[in-house]
Amino acid sequence: MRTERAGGPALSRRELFQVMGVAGVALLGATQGLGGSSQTLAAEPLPIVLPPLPYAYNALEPFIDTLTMQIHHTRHHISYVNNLVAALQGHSDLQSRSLAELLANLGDMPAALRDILRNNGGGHINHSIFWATLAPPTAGGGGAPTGSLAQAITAQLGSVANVKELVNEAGAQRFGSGWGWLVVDNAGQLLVYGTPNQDTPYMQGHTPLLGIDVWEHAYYLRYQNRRADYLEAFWNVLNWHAVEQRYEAAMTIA
Ligand code: MN3
Repeated sequence: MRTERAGGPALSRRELFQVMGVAGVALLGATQGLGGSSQTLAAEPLPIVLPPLPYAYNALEPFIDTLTMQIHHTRHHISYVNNLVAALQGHSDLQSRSLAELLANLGDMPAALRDILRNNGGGHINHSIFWATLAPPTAGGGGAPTGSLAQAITAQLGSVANVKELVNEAGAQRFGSGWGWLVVDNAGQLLVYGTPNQDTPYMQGHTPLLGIDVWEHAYYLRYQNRRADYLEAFWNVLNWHAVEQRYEAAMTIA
């Protein structure tokens, strides 16, 4: 079992954040009409790799259990990565564009690739954000946002407590599998909503700030049918600092 974040060819937490930041740049450029959706925007090559977790598999206990983290990361997430690698073989034009940009322009993708990109590309980008915005309570998990994100939440959504309630509601009301999200749109407006399956806010031109995975694979071993309990527990391991970094990066670009 992997308990160290060091080693291996995959991205560090910092590098992963930088990649996501670049993805945000590409997305905002496309949706603000700076380049047009058909133009390849300045973006790093798409890193289709399983990112190492920035904490041990047991680090989020008791809120998210060790076996769930292991299976979720090494079996579920990696399958999205492997499917995406296979799908993009022979599509060097797409490999050079950011995943966020591809997902924001699904309608322009080859028809045979659209569902694969939507499901596995969305799965890869959603989970990469999920891991990077979690932390054990002893290392930044829980608490409350500060700085510009805290100000924006108060001004636009009332309070952090209200954000939690809205995100939990989005997650609880999602029938079947999906996600609950806090996102920022191109106008800098914070929004909360849910998406089905692996649909990602990038598909709507929004930058996801935090997401709760409400697929049963994310919580069933510990919580069984009690999704609401999992939603409540999630906030104990949400790394608001990482969420703030995502918000500040998105707003700097906007
Ligand atoms: Mn999942």
